[in-house]
Amino acid sequence: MSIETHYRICPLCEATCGLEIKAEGRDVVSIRGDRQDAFSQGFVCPKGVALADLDNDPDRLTTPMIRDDAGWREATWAEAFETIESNWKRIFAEHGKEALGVYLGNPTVHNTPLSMYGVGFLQSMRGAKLFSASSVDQWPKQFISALMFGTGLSVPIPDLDRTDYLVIMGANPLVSNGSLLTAPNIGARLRGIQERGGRIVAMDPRETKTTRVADEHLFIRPGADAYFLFAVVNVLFAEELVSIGELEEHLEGLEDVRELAKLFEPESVAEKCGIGADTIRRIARELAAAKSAAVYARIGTCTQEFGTLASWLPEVIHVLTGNLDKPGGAMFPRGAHGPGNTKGKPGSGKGFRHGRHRSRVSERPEIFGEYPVACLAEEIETEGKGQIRAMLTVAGNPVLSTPNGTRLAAAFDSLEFMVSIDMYLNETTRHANVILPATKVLERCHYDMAFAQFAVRNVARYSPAHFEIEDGFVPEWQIMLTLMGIVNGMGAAPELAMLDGMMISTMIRREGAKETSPIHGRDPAEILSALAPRVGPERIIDFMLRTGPEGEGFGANPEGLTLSKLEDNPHGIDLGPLMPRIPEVLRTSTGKIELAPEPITKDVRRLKDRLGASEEMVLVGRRHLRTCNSWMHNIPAMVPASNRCTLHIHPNDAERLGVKNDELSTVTSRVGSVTIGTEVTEGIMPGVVSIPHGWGHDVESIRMGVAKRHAGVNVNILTDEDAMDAPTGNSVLNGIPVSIAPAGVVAGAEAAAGAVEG
Ligand SMILES: Nc1nc2c(c(=O)[nH]1)N[C@H]1C(S)=C(S)[C@@H](COP(=O)(O)OP(=O)(O)OC[C@H]3O[C@@H](n4cnc5c(=O)[nH]c(N)nc54)[C@H](O)[C@@H]3O)O[C@H]1N2
Ligand SMILES: Nc1nc2c(c(=O)[nH]1)N[C@H]1C(S)=C(S)[C@@H](COP(=O)(O)OP(=O)(O)OC[C@H]3O[C@@H](n4cnc5c(=O)[nH]c(N)nc54)[C@H](O)[C@@H]3O)O[C@H]1N2
Ligand code: SF4
Ligand SMILES: [Mo]
Repeated sequence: MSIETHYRICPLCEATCGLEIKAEGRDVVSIRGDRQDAFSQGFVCPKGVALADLDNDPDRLTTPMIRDDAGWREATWAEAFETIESNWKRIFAEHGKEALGVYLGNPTVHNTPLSMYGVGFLQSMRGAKLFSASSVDQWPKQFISALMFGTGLSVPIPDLDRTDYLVIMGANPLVSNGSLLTAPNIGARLRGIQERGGRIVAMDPRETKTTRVADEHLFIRPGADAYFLFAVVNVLFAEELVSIGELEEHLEGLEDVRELAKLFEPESVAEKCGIGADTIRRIARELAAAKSAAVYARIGTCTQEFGTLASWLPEVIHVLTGNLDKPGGAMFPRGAHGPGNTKGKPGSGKGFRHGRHRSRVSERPEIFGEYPVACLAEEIETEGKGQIRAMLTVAGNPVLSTPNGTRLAAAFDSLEFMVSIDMYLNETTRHANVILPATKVLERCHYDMAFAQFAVRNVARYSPAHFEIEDGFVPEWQIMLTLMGIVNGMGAAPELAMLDGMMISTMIRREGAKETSPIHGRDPAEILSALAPRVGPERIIDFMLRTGPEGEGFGANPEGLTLSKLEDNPHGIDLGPLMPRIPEVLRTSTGKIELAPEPITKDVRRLKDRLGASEEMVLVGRRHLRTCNSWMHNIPAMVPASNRCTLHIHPNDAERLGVKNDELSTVTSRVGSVTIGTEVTEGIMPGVVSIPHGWGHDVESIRMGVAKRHAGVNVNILTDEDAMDAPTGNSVLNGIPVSIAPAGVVAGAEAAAGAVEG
């Protein structure tokens, strides 16, 4: 058989690298970076190279699984869907659709067909309670973006390739490869800043790969970022360094910010941050003086006590220093597939509404139609009308990735019925009654709907499915359509082509209703036939591209983008550097940048009140290059000796607490306790310890042989479901108060480490 070359976007992380995959039939013989890729130009990391290992993992589920009294057994698709239908029918008849909870995990966003049809399913499932990994991740960023700029996807992106000064806070992009910052080969891009004579300041309670390449590393106390940033704003006003430029006419709320910043003089926050007032002043001056500057703040600043404020203040600084929407500052990408901030009337919108309904038990306001996942366990446990009695998890592992995993696991066990869509029988899916297996990466098509909006260049790239789906296997988009049919009373084997047709027809109708759309006023039937013979995900992608800002517009702009055009350009099409988009990008109801929205600023009081509080020891997280949250530990190449779940602790703390390198320590928080191997290191601040998340595979009934042998402990046994960023309900996963004690001498502590109790 001859060797064929396939080009594909790696879906494993937000860097979206182009891969060159050589295969003999279905056998992948090599994977490397695609040097001709329009965006990543050959960059690849060890995870991308292991993509085929993931598709070929012998522990992957290859049929639906049903759990009954005798345990797990393989089932046919028909039986699996019938089981779901009969249980959902009974539960919905008795309790309504509100008895269903849905959790969408992070890989949903990296899986184009699944996410597109997942949205369709949810739209047909009104009443169900939605949760996702967003509320243990980027909610604060999306919340402030929605309030300030009008949509939750209007997140300003540091213009890395042109900036002269970059502050990186709570992110380790040399390991994570960037998040809400799609920038393949970020190392080279950071070096580029320095080669241009620019400067990088990294702020992290730990020493990391990123802090080591930065020109300056400031150790900052976990959770103190908002204090630091407010003090920077204070200095910008006090020293008259504010220079807004052309944005002034598009701005509301400047005076409110000036008043609030008076509360945070550098001297008053220095101790809290662990950073001297002089340094804070200097950074403020450097930010103001730089030709261009950007503050990049990510997971460490989102999943903490003041996630919203620490996500908002970088944007305030961008505005005050004239760096918002400027080359080299923080800019808005323009996704070719037509995201919300390219639709409707440019420069005006409905604004952002949240809190339209509240969760039943803690009365947390809804955001983007979801409740915080930290509320999920109580919604299952608490009896009464509206109680969650059935769950659907889609590409998620919340038992390992959300706070107080012990409580959530017990809550899942109390459900009447649970369905999971996943390729593994793992810590979460083991609680399900039915598992529907996921589609392999190389058997599905891909267009990055999400990350094209967070990219440092405007690009459009499409990957077809390289291999045909195996006989009898149901791809995830058809799983979602089937579930949609089931909830709409169409039985366990609904007519999929009809449901798919309904989805695209709805999209055409909605798009055509927009006055600014290129298909406004056109006959929907004509549009539908122009999309033929495509069906399924490819038809939707083609439709979105053609009606997007670069699109061919079904004849309106014949030179414009279509899916066919991308198919003819397997390395993608570069659409150029980011361009200024204000005021066009704004969708706030005022048509202005809302610099000081009340849902954000009302949290300033809490910030001020907590200034004096101090914890003796706090826990933060960390990531390793060869991980992908909880689910890549079953691939042998991803668990080398360097990738271990251990406790990092500073020598001073280790000595004081009597814990020793390579021995076991017990770490205890309000909600749980774990025993874990210890690594004493100077690379962490005194008073701070670190444990990576995504581990804790020491569970008898999971089917992940390799991961089990490298079990580690679940750090989310320690994180507290009650600890939230107040405005959003995003979980606090960094800065958890803990106590630490020696747990006895064990040679090769890592091997023996395991969770002891919840
Ligand atoms: N303490 C602590 N906790 C954290 C974090 C932290 O920094 N510290 N980080 C948080 C962050 S940023 C995130 S995004 C969340 C992630 O939270 P989750 O998304 O809940 O967890 P993952 O570990 O990504 O689990 C993904 C699941 O999807 C499955 N999967 C992978 N690909 C596919 C696919 O194509 N289809 C289907 N159907 N299934 C698939 C995997 O087998 C796995 O079970 O974790 C959060 N938890
Ligand atoms: N290799 C790998 N890559 C990944 C993932 C993975 O699991 N492994 N997960 C992906 C996902 S879902 C996401 S969301 C991204 C996340 O990508 P990043 O945001 O880059 O996440 P981390 O690498 O965890 O880096 C967070 C840093 O914040 C620091 N930190 C903790 N608390 C604080 C604080 O209060 N203040 C400050 N200033 N710093 C703090 C931590 O020490 C850590 O170094 O990574 C993605 N990429
Ligand atoms: S950096 Fe991310 S996108 Fe690139 S190869 Fe690695 S996992 Fe894939
Ligand atoms: Mo994430």
